[in-house]
Amino acid sequence: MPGAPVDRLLDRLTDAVGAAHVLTDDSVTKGYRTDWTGRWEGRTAAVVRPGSTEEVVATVRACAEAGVAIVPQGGNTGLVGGSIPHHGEVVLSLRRLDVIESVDPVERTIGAGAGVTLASAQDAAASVGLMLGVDLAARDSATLGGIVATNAGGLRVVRHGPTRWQLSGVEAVLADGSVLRRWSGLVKDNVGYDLVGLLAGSEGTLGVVTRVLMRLVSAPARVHVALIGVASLDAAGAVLSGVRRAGLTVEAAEYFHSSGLDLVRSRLGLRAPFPQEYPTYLLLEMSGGSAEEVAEAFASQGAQVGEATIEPAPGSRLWAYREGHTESVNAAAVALGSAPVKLDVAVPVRRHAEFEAALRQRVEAAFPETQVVMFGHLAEGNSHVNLLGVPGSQADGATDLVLRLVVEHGGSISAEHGVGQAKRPWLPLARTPVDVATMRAIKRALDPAGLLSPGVLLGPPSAGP
Ligand code: 2HG
Ligand code: ZN
Repeated sequence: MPGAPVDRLLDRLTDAVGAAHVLTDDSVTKGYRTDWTGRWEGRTAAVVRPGSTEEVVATVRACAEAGVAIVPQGGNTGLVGGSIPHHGEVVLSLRRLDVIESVDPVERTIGAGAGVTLASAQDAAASVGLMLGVDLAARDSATLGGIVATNAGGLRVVRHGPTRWQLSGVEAVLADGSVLRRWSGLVKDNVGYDLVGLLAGSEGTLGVVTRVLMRLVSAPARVHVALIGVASLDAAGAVLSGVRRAGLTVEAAEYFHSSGLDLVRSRLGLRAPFPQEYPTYLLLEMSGGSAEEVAEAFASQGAQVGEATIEPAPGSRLWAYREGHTESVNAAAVALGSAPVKLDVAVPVRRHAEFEAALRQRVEAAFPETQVVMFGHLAEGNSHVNLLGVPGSQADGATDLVLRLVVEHGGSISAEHGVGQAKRPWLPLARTPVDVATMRAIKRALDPAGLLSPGVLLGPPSAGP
């Protein structure tokens, strides 16, 4: 954008939110323009930090009048480039909307600004003896608005489903500056289209989420965390089934392999969990049983369980092996010279092991220098595929190989991280032309000028089907 119009826009934005909250200095905006892995860096005329819904409205209107697109951003912990200003969009940071408005133990809801971190919301829920049904490793930075806009998955999906299932109401500023609000908090509220569900997972393309009303769930009792060494992903699946058959409630079911464990141990300086190394590790969080009952459930699995260690919740020592993966994988990849290629995918549970084996084989054949680290959420067949040592020029080729393999296995090219910028070219692999056309019609109806996150999910109208 040439000088005078930028200056006019910056003046309007300053009127909207105050000079202190319009950031233009490149060194200050860098943290908002760059994604967590360092794979994407965008450019922007300004990062705007509104402090209220009204200020979001004023910001959206100013950008709409100037014809400048917007990328809404929460904690910037996403992994698909969905909140990065790839094409010079204004970054609309929602972090200052950080007020927890209500924690209601009767209606079992929490109402909060989009910028409240997941960890703060979890603390607030715990203060009334309840719990949020959503949890993920980035909880200290990820915001409620961000997890809603991306329909984040995480560690509790096995028990409570994705974020969309936990969303009871929402407030969002639409592209024309109007404010859409559904806030009844009623489970039974069956009047018209599910606009709340539609905004969840819309990745900033249909509206700017400013406030959210989330359900609260009962905190489980008698919770134990176990780390189990097993011979394979299939064996991990068998142990998970056995635990369910034994009547324990599974609160989390995570897995990783020895390749990932090695990276985590050297990065975080952790001891080996067992004297013997196993190809695969299963981390289970279970409720409703004593440590003895958990041990019995494992014993009844016979040879499937190599070794197991059981701790009462929170079991942080055991969780560290799993939660250290993202950071450790990233550091290892950067040491090899480039950010990892990160692909979050899901396949039917019964084909999970076969999928991972095929993936290793094909990546090894096509990209022999590449190290494959996979880990993820066992109960949903959700693999986080991390490819290390892929030169930037080959990243698209490697992505294409993995995503086609996913589709061959009847899977989804995005399990929980969304499409963002990263997977947009592969959308036709995952959705039919009618499906994409329907999504485009919704986008056109709500944002005809393409003001909101134009590079995300569908891309501009000219970008394919
Ligand atoms: C997790 O499950 C996150 O820890 C991040 O979804 C996955 O780093 C990744 O690939
Ligand atoms: Zn995950």
